[in-house]
Amino acid sequence: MEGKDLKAARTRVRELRGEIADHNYRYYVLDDPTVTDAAFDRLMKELAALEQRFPELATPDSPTMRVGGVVKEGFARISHRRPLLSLANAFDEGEIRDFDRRVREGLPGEDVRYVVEQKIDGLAVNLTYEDGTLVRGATRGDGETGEDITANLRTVHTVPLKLTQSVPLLEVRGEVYMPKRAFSALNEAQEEAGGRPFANPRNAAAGSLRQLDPAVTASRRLGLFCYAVGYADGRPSTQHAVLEWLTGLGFTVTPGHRLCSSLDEVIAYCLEMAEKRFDLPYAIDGMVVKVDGLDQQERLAATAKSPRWAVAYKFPAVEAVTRVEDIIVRVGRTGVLTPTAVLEPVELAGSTVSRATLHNEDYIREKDIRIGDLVRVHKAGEVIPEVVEVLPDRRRGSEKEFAMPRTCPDCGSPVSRTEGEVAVRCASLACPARLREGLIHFVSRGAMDIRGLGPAVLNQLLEAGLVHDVSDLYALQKEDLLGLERLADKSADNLLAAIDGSRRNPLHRLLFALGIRYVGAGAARVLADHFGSLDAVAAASPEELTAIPEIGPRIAEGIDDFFAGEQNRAVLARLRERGVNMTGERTVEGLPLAGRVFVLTGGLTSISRDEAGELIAARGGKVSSSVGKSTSYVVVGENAGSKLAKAEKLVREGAALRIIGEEDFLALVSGAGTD
Ligand code: 0OX
Repeated sequence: MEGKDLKAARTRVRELRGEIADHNYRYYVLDDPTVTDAAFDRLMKELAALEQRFPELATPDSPTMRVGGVVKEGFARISHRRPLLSLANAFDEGEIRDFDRRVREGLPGEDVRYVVEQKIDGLAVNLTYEDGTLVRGATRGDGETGEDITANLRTVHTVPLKLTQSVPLLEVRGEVYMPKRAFSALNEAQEEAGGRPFANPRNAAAGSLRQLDPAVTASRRLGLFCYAVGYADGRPSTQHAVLEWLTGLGFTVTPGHRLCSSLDEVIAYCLEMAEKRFDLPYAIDGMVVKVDGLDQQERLAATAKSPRWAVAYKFPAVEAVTRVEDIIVRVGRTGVLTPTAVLEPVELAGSTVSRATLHNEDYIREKDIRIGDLVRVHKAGEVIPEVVEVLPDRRRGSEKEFAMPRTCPDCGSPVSRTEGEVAVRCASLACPARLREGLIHFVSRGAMDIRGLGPAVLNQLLEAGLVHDVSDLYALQKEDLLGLERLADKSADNLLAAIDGSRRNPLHRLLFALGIRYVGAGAARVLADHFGSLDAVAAASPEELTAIPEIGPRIAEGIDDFFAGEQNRAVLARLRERGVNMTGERTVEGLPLAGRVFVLTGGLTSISRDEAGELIAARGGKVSSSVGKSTSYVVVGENAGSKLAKAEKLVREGAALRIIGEEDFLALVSGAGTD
């Protein structure tokens, strides 16, 4: 019996690792994720649970090993076996030609080819593998010695923990970076939490990697692109073959590298990428041109600082000068007031920019930004436009200094600034701007996930006075919705069904949705797993909270403040009264597919497997990877294989399972099908 379970678990573990690797590739390399963060987390959790149940299936290279370990005192220093050199820069075509001339002088009469790579704007690291296993990772430091950040690097999803082949000793160099979309999300969260945003993805990557607590690094989405071998026993003889070799070992190398046989080709590619770089999902600040032959590289050698065989072509800065027409203030869901510059529209990196974030009042004061000023704006990591500096020489005397309002621009309540924070907050929990943003967060995908309740409908509900806090969503009646603009009968039904469905959400979703300060999706999961019910979280003392490794004093304080608030307690009481689940497990009782176990086999044509899984889970069912006695339905897609054969055999033996096609499955989950 045990043997059979183990076999099924082994298959599922293999499947899960494959799926997780695919999703990572889609997220980091293609910038085209096909699953939500929550769905990804579910796969990781399922894998972790299986590995816990069957420890023999846990391997050092499993993605579950990428979790934060212990909190460290500081980083140990590490001497690099070979120094990590820096690159000389070329700022225009002429300087690339100068570089080529010097190379050819050093290699008279030889055939020279170049590899041109993207220059990733991240943090250089050095990884050491012994017998194919990652043993050490260090920052570049001063090139000779860096800091030991092994525990943190292990959490980076595209760092192979084990190579596909065992090489006795290998040192690999690469760049750790933060994808643009992860950078935007992180900065938004930082600002909402009253912290300082990162200036660009490179700083965000560096800040995330140099965390003393690897759990923090693990919570950030970082990737690694490799571009060089520092040391290897036996390696290919050209740079382009090195990149291929590294790819074969399981590394993700700098994308879009090109082998060029003429300098004109090199220059054309550099200029082409200067235009195309904005379309990439990560920031690059130039192109690196390298002599392809490694023996040629050795003969050219290095100056004291940088190799003679490589040069970094740096893109011209993406900056523009424009005027600040006004400074406006927006109130976010946690009540933070964020000042934004309204700009005279200007072309910047391929788009028209008319707003720039000013982050907070300290930022405005430090840069002395006034209304009417001419300012230099740039795109931080080519994502959010930001004011870099004021051009004070161009002042006309009519510029106006900006002062943060003393009252909330939306509700007029007094605003305050907590000591040690840069954020100014509206104190009123009843602030309409806070309420609106809070509702948007409450219904969002990662939170209660109420589909069909977008900002337009929420605005109408607020204006009609139908919703005063999140608990009112659960008291809405069909008549209320039919009174809203552009909401047809069918949409009203769907919306009410979606709201009703969210009542059964597991606790972690509710905990995140409530918008408790510093409680992000990750902390919410930890709290839900640890305490099991909202009441237990509310009753926990700060000491009990901080005894959990992932919960720090700030989160504990956020939780304490939240549950101390009378208004919040009243909202929670109403949520409970109105049937919202407040325990760890999602309640499936009463759902149409509760207790049903599905096995999907073969390719589905109209929806993805993930979507099918979500449909089943939303209706209380479960998905299993293997056909067995507990299976209720086997959904057969195209080219179904052994699972179908097994199901047919069980049916012949009298099992109660049903074999259905895609169409019947869709009818079943839409409620039209029968058991
Ligand atoms: C990058 C990058 C940096 C290393 C020492 C001489 C050549 N940031 O993407 N450095 C190098 O190579 C250097 N390649 C890169 N792609």
